[in-house]
Amino acid sequence: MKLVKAIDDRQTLFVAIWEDDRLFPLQAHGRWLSDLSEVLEQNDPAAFARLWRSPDPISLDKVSLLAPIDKQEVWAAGVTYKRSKSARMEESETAADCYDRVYQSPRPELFFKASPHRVAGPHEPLRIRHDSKWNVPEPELTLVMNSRLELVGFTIGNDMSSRDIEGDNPLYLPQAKVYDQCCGLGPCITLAEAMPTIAEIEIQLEISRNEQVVFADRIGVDQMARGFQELIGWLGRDQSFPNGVFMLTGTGIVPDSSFTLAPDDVVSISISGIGTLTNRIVQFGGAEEA
Ligand code: DO4
Ligand code: MG
Repeated sequence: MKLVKAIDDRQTLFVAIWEDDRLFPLQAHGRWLSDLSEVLEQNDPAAFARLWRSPDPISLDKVSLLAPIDKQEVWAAGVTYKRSKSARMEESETAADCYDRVYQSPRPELFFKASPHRVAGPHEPLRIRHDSKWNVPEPELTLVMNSRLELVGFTIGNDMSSRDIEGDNPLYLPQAKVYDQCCGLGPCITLAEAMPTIAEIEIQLEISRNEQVVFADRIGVDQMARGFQELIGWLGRDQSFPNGVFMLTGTGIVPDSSFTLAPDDVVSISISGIGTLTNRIVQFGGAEEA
């Protein structure tokens, strides 16, 4: 089952089950649900959604899909694929070995990525910082946990990254990763029971410029060096998430060093079992030196 958050032309926000080109709003006690957490916090989210599914569908083309997030924090894991390790060792002259060590260490790299207001949903713009000249999208399978840290679903995440800022000094990581419109999420949450097996999940990235594809690549999630429960276990050490939490699981696709994103590029990330998240890139004020 796929769940979305949407808004109609009267600005009414609602949570719905997504089937083909139709949305079935969830309606409890005469009102539309507006928080995904109301579903994700249930012991059996799919059964709850089936119970409260309205019989009257709304056509997908009559509404806009929003990022499938309420008040959750967004965290990310890093250097979980070999390609991420090698790309980061290339970009960082002074601290290359810290990426090699974290790839092999029991403790993963985990970092805070975004609060909800920094997240862009489907077809909303994602940003390149104005003080950066080397930027990439990072297409990442994203875990959706409720407040009990149960893995209840999956979505697509785009961990936008400023490679020049991070490469200059790893202590600049929060600036390379966290800023307004730094994180894409969507288009839906696929509940865990409906996801394909890990061996069947593929991530694809396509970047278009002036309607021409300028970069495309794909990777299987079975190339990830860490397990989902392993990452959730580390995230939950001495931390609570009363509103639930999203965790991007790292990128296995990094364009080679000559590539940088440009304003107006269109980034599409597809993941098996979820769908496609598409965003246009913006930058305000033009690139300038730090
Ligand atoms: O170490 C920096 C960030 C790594 C990351 O975001 C990734 O591997 O996806
Ligand atoms: Mg990443």
